Amino acid sequence: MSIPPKIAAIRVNFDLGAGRRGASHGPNAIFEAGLLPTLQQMGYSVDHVSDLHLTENLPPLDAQVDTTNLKYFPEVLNINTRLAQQLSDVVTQDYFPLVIGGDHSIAIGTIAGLAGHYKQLGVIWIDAHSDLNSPETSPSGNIHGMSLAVSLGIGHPLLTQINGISPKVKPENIVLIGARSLDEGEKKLIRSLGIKCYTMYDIDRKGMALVMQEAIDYIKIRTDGVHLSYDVDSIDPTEAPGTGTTVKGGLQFREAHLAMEMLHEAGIVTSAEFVEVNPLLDESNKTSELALSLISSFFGDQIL
Ligand code: HAR
Ligand code: MN
Ligand code: MN
Ligand code: MN
Repeated sequence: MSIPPKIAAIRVNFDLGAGRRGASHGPNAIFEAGLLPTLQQMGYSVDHVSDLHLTENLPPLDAQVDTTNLKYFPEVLNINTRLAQQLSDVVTQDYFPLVIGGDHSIAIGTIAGLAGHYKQLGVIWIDAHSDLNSPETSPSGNIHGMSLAVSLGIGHPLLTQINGISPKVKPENIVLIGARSLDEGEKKLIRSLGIKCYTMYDIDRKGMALVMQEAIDYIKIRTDGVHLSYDVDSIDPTEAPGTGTTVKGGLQFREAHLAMEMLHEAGIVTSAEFVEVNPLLDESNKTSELALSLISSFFGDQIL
């Protein structure tokens, strides 16, 4: 399962799943940093590039649909329904899907589109957060804090039923890496479902190399495809200031790159998304350039 040289880059210009505006400009910033020439120089062809924007004049939702504590629900539902279809199409056409966000609510659509293609889909979720809230547990109502829960079948039925498959991923096929800001409801869920979770404490104790090796060994024996969902807020705010919900005590520059290098070497990842770059909060493109650098390492760029 090594990465085929044919990549489909899907830009999801969407930020209404987050509490602050700006992540919708993430794809532009990462492309401006040089995504396409970088991948092409590495020998990949990127002949499929598509853009997803919010549809204007969304059809109104049925009046009885309860959207309590689900901000911008119709918009999130619409973009993810269309993203799921695109994902499924490019997988059918044998592309390696590279999704560029956008806020993390778009993982709902990405994973929904993948779910039809893998019986045992694995998900490596690198994030300061776990995004395992439901409308009942979310402190914010921001759907980017609920996307992994939705993929587990927990949340609003219109979201969990995108693509007609629920759950899209099983708890034992998920690995969380980099967690350091978990809400009470999320902690309960991680414990009760037994989700493998490497917090920053574990990374400090074991070191990133061992954590990644364990994560890779764990996920590769039980899955037939692995999706990498990379939230840039996993990285320490000193390196990645341009994101909406920074949390101190994150991954260092090299730890973040080592994770990508080891995933490339393992050759197990079959799709990837990079999310939550917010150029409106960035400091002279530091975070978008970091995202590009991580993407390059993920696709096999080596120091020597
Ligand atoms: N857990 C908080 C909430 O649900 C904040 C999580 C949102 N931040 C993210 N997701 N970027 O990873 O509102
Ligand atoms: Mn195409
Ligand atoms: Mn996230
Ligand atoms: Mn996050």
